[in-house]
Amino acid sequence: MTIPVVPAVHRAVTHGATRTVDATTAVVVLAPELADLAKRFSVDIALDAGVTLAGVTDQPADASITLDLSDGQLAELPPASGVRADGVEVDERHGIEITSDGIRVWGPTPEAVHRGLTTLRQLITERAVDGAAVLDQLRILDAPRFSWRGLSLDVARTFHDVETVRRVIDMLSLYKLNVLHLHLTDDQGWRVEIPDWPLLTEVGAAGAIGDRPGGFYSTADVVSLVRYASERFVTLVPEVDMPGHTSAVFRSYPRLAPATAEGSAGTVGNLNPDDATTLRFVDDVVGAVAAQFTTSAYVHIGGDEAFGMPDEAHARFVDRAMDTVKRHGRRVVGWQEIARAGVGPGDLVQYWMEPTSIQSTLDAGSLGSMVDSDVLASMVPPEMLPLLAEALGKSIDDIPTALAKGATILVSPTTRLYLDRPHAESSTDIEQDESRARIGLQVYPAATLREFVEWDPLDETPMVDSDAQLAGVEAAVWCETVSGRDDLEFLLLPRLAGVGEKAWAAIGATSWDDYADRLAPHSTAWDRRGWAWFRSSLVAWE
Ligand code: TNX
Repeated sequence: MTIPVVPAVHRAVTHGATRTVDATTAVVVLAPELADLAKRFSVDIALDAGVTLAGVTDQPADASITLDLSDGQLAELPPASGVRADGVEVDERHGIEITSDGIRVWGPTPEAVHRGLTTLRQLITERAVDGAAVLDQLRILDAPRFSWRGLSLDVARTFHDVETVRRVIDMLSLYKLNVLHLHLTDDQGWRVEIPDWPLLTEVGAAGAIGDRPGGFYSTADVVSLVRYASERFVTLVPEVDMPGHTSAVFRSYPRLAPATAEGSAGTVGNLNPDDATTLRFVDDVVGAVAAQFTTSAYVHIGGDEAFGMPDEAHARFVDRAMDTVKRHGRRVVGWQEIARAGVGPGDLVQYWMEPTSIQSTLDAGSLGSMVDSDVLASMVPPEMLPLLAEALGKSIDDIPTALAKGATILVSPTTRLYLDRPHAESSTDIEQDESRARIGLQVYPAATLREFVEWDPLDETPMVDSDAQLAGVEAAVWCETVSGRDDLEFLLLPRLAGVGEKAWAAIGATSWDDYADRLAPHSTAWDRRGWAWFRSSLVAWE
């Protein structure tokens, strides 16, 4: 029997009878810490499934959904691998029991109970008809494979407003993802307030790609987003991309730009590791984001694609930025290029460039084998091509180097986890089929939903043979081709569900046919929520 839950649950036993959930069903909390998440569950069920429950109470009642803090029956479930973005060891193992007496959801922590309620939410949504759901009686025991289950969202190339980010957090929570990494800065825009450097938001936040509107998150916006996320057990991790991808900094403070480019519009170049003002800037920026993103144990320093920067200078910059992060009491995460600096145990290196695609590119002697050459020529100026080829060549050693230095790998390879790949298969919706090709970065070969699900983090990461070497799994959605909320959601759904599957479900748990069956009923909740999504022809949507 298919349990229509994504990600796949660890263990499920069905009992052959049914149990109804409807307006007479109360949610009983046996521990006061569970009251808030019980209320949110009730709101979510109404939104996803149109089922209004009888309310939340601390008085035991028959035929209710009873929530409890307990570790009963959970001991034999495997512990999660990897690291938590909030730096706190939280046990997410949980149980769900649906019997003729009622429903019980339990786990040792509120977060564990929340994960169990997320499963129950999906079960109820699949069966909901006219405000009631008839559920199969069953027992589920479940636990995550990895502790870090994330999405990196590019808010620099397109500024996504607070409401859009909230919707993304809702999607993450539905698929048991627990990290939203915000790529807050890039050449096209700076999106976070830094009190000592006001021009970053006065000048650097104006505009985005093309004629898209700019914008930034005020400190109050960040506070509200951090809170919204943490109520849904998602940690917001800030990224400040340095020393490359910093044109918005140079537009705001030409003083920080490389001498050759100072003052010129659209400056390219990198931050200077040997300049005292630049180091003060880095210190102020890291301090300000650490102060705002209170739930994150990490600050992401970027480190990628510092084109044209000598290796020693890049390594020196990264070393200094890492020291700064640690001085502010946070841990370091950075794109894989930081492996070339002094990373060590406790540092996270985010793997994004696969050796296979790099190697085939280098073998062909050009970038044309990985990407369509005309498309590439339209996106990368010809004088940049040798720099790009050189950067690709160096990246082959990054992951082995990071492992040799004792760092931990966060898995984000472009072919499996870059959600800004165009959709390859057709849509079952005629209108969508016409518009779909525009969205997603055309330099990547298009990919099917199936390709995003049929893989394993261990096979895709060089030199890694155990989950213990990995922090977890993080997808990325870059927004060069995303003009607004609908485009973003169209790339996120249904792919994001597959990210949850890879990050949460046990190794080997996914077969495509089973996955497609489990996923099909989920479109009901997406439609009810008004989330835009890609109607892949590979799934028999309900
Ligand atoms: C590479 S991934 C980048 C981004 C682009 C992305 C497009 C990474 C660390 N850098 O700047 O937006 O490719 O997919």
